[in-house]
Amino acid sequence: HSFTHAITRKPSVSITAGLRAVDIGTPDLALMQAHHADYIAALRSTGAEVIELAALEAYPDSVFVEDTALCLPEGAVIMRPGAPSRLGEAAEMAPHLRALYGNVVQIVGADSFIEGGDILMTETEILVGRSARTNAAGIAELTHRVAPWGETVREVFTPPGVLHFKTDCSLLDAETILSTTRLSASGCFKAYRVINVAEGEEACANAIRFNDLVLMPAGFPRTRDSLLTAGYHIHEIGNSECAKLDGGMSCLSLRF
Ligand code: CIR
Repeated sequence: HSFTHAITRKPSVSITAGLRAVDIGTPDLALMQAHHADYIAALRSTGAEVIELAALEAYPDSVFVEDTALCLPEGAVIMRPGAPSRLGEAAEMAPHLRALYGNVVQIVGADSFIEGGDILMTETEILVGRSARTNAAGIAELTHRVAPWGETVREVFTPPGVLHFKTDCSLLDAETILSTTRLSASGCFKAYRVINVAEGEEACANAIRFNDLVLMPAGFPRTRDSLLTAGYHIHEIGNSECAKLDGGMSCLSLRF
């Protein structure tokens, strides 16, 4: 599967007010902008078109566009983020997806909550982890909306205390998943080849495969070396500032 497009959004000045599970310091906007520019350059280096949306000051977490939508081959699904401060970000993304896709559907149930960070799409199924942001009604509604496109949804486990399902895993190729041990131990990846991140390097499980590259956060040498040995083309991106807000490689783009 190759990607022709990605959508990103510039970090806003209000990023300093972004949500975080634990306060380990305020993100530095200038450094985040530099990391963000490196990220976009890496995506573009694969030949894809990257659409950069303007910053949204009203939404401190809006740089993390992945949570607003799910992009499938047949169409896009606009999410309903479970974080109240992020709910409005989905409506901000909708017109951009309508401009690119013929088919855009929306999660609308008042009780349905689901964020893109809880969704891992493989070539054969859509895995969704229930979390503090994604509930059973949200998963049920997604299942119903994508069924006409022949897509199946499987509900999986998000480790306790972990923000999103995909905080702890990534798809590296059609059959390979990079995962933390605390997640893969749940058995949810039985049908796949699993590469576990090195102990103590849990924070690099959120990576992305984009065309011929795997983008991973810088600073996790043991996992990087095992991925290099496995034959992946690794591109490291600084993630220190997004990490202060529990964000990583997948959060920063919608890819299709
Ligand atoms: C949040 O708590 O919503 C943001 N600070 C981080 C979102 C990260 N998004 C993702 O993992 N897809």
